[in-house]
Amino acid sequence: MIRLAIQSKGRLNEDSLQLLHDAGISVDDAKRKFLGKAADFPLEVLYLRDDDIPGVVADGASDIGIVGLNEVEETGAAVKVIRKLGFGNCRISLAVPKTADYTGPEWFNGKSIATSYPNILRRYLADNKIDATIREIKGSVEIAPAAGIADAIFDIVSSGGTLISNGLSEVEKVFWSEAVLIARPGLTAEKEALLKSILFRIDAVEESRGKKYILMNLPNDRIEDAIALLPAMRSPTIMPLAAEGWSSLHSVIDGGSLWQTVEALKGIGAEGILVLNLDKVID
Ligand code: PRT
Ligand code: ZN
Repeated sequence: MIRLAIQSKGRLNEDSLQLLHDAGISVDDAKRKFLGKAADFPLEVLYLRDDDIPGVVADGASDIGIVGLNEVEETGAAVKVIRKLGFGNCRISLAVPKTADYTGPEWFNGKSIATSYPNILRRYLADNKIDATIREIKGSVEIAPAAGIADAIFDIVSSGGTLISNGLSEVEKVFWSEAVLIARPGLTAEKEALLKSILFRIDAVEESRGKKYILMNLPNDRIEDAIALLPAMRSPTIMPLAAEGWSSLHSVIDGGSLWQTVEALKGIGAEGILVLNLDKVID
């Protein structure tokens, strides 16, 4: 049995549960529960506030966890970051009132900065030799300048909409974050093996993201041209059709280049092109 801590509610909860689901691990979305158990994998889920996850994993009360890298950095907990998970992307930035006469980081000398991330901010200020006062507040950091609590803020930004609607402008992007899978050092062999199995599944989900399965019919004399257009995982699958001189070709392509590839394939005489979503890619 391995124990995983995830956010009980909030921005990372849904994506964390979705990732487990895609990895074939079903846990109930028990918002009011503290501890749940997967039906089809030896895994327990501990539902926590995100701030508590790094510490609980470092202490060993949970073996692994899914949390924002910002929380790992802020708490300084002794955990290993095992995988970046590609969701919950954001940055922590310094922002000042848009009317401020901002000249560069030295502007912050002698100023006060409101934040929920005092440790990351303290490190940034020290690295840049800035002498500013840190005002730690837990929520609604973005209203601090208008409320006269601080001259500037250091807070999470994703779209930037919150800053704009509070009359602030983002002036220094300091720390980039996304959800990560963390583990405590020194797992038992049994737990290491379970973690390996979870990683294998997560990697397969990740690998399939944005990829498409494509199949088409082609005249046999254009197969070489088609292979050149299709960098498959190893090489495309080619099967003869009942119609003389024609084959069916199957491959996996990147979603990003889908339309260019389809145009090029039509250009060399491909017909009956089908594009399907991929569920998992297992190398
Ligand atoms: O209750 P609990 O303590 O578990 O949750 P929380 O309220 O502390 O955290 P939550 O759920 O808001 O965020 C969890 C994690 O999501 C954070 O630690 C980040 O790793 C990640 N994340 C990603 C974000 C955002 N994007 C985000 N936009 N966390 C917060 N925000 C907030 C930000 O604080 C600001 O108020 O959204 C606002 C800015 O958004 P934009 O899009 O207007 O720029
Ligand atoms: Zn929190």
